[in-house]
Amino acid sequence: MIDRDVVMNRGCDTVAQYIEMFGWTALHLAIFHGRTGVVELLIQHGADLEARSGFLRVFTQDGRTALHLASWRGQTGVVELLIQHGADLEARTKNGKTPLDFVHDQDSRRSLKKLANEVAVEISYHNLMKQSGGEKVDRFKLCLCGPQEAGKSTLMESFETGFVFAFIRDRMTPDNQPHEPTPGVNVGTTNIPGVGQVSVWDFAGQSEYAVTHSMFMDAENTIFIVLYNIMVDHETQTKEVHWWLCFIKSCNTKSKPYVILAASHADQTDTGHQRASFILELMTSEFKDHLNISDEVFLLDCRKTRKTDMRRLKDLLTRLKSKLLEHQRAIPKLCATIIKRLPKWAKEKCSPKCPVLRWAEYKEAAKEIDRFVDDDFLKASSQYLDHLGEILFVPLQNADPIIVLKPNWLCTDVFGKVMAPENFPIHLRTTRNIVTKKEIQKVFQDVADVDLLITLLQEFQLCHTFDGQEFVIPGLLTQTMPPEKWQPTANPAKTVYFGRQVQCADTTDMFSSAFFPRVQTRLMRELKNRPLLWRDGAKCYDSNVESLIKLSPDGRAVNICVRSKQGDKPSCRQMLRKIEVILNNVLDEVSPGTTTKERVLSARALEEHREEFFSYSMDQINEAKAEDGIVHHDILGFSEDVDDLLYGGRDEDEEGQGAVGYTVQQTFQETYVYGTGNYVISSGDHAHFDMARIKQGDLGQLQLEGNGPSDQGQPQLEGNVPGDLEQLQLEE
Ligand SMILES: Nc1nc2c(ncn2[C@@H]2O[C@H](COP(=O)(O)OP(=O)(O)OP(=O)(O)O)[C@@H](O)[C@H]2O)c(=O)[nH]1
Ligand SMILES: [Mg+2]
Repeated sequence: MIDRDVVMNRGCDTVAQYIEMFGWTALHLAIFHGRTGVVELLIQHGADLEARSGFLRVFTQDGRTALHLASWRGQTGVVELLIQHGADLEARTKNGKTPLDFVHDQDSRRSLKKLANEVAVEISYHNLMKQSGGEKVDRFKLCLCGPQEAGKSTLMESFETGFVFAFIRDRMTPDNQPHEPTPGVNVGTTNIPGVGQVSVWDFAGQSEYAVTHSMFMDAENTIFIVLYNIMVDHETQTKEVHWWLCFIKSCNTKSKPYVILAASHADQTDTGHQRASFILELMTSEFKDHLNISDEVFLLDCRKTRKTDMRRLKDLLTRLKSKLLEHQRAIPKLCATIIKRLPKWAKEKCSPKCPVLRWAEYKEAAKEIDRFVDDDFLKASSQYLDHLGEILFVPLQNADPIIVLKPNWLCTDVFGKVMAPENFPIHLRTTRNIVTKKEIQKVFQDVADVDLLITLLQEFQLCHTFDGQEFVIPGLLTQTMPPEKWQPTANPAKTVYFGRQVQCADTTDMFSSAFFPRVQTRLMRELKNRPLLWRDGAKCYDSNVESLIKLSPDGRAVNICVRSKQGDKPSCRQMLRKIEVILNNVLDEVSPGTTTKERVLSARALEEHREEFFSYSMDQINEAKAEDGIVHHDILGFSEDVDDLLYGGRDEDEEGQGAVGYTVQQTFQETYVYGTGNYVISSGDHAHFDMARIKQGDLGQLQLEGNGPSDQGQPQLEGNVPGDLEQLQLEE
């Protein structure tokens, strides 16, 4: 099938060289024509996943990897395959585009990112195991969640109490113990008699602290107990339990985490069991696809260790633990040894109020374990320990990483203090909700290195500063956005409006508490001008554009509206895109388990400054696009031009610029203008593209044949007379 002369005439020894000479590897070629079987074989035979394209410059002028090409072609299967084999999701073209920039469907973007993360952790894990061997650690994580004053900390104390002390405790402890709210998260390793070693995470129920919870709620080897007070009225109870289950779901992307629902204050009710079963049934039916909720009903007096339900709960924990440990993998040896040394290091190498090590100190400590440990190996091991929740590995942009040896300290003593309403009361946050460095110093006066704390607060995106002296902590904002901050412009006739909505897709979805404050931190960091911020909104400015980012009153949708008094549509589009990217990145970081739907805002309703936001579904938009381009809103009672909604209207001379596509295939058709050398692409088995006007050379017929074992799926070149070859053709 190969005309050797064609290959040789080009000075190549092999077909592969021939194809590569033109800048596309065989892999690019197979992907372009959707030959998944061939792609698989090429990968198996060691094809270079990161090779850049070059030849077909009108197509790929910016040097794309196989993953860029597959994403652009919308070949989800191939994209997944490449990612599973470790293709780099962060690879950038010369124009700075990553493969995900070619995927406009948010759900696909997020699931691909998730897959890439999982693959990265896997690869790192296997490399570490190869380098250092493994060790079994019999530990699991127990997260105690639920509304404030439910009895979580009390339950934990009862869990820890051994049989003899339990007898005394159950009799001696006074009935009315004062409530001491947990600030942040109380983390510790403890022994639960009958269950064993557990790493316990006792989360504060007070809503102020929830902003930082999502960083620590992923379900690697975790059992969640959601505790609620049976004496609270039914409606509140249901709402609170539902909220916590949504929260757990929003923070987790792994297969369904184990959850136990338990009610407290058994001592104060005779009919509680019935109500507890009802709530369990209700929640199980709603969350059955997302969480593994135990079907046992628990009604506890959290203060008493020796009651039947407490014993049953411990039995269940023991059973779930052995299920978890069945699948638990060995920990890389260096990591396992570091875990054992952490308490000692915190005691001996850190100041008492600040269990943090700078990289050099940490490396020095690690050398006590392995004299020859190198930076890369130690970093990978530390990242893995961070993934397990044992330490916090904080990479800094222009400096070496910082290691927090006790996540508990950061959660409780730092985040807890920052978020505690009494530490930064509103009257202290003088103007524009700003906290001064002096005020921060005062709150943390017992910690010597306040600058280090501030670095950590910034790294965890809890605050931002424009001058190093004044800090905005979005999680502390209290004021909602006053309506007068978004009013019609002085020139309504010329003003162009459009926008998007990102909405929680399902009743089991919510944006985790960290989501909006972190979006606000990112807006401060990433936009040119300082935005105005409120608890439920932000207003941003850039050149001719203003944008409003507003949470819906129920917190289940974010609306992004852009407008320009000068009618500057391209800048509006750019701004919208920028904000969408921020929103999506933050969702991936702090709410990876939340499924969302994108909707398009009614431009006319925005223009009329209606109190509420009105929107269209993507299906409505796509249907209208396929027909006459007009979409009707049932509630608003009017119709709108889809182009107005998507782009603020298209101008003749703007054709092709900044168009927004919603599926990869549409992007392919809409976004690219192929310069002067346009060619025809027809889909289907015998797809070909006419290269008559491409100047780079006369490639001839290039044919990809079957992928049977005999030809190993190697691309084959069909012989042709060099010089008059204009068709590149692929066949199965
Ligand atoms: N009668 C009775 N009191 C309980 C029970 N469980 C907890 N309490 C009391 O309820 C109050 C709150 O208990 P905590 O354990 O501090 O509650 P928490 O869920 O940790 O609260 P946060 O840390 O604020 O989220 C304390 O005064 C406890 O003594 C129970 O089952 N019965
Ligand atoms: Mg507590």
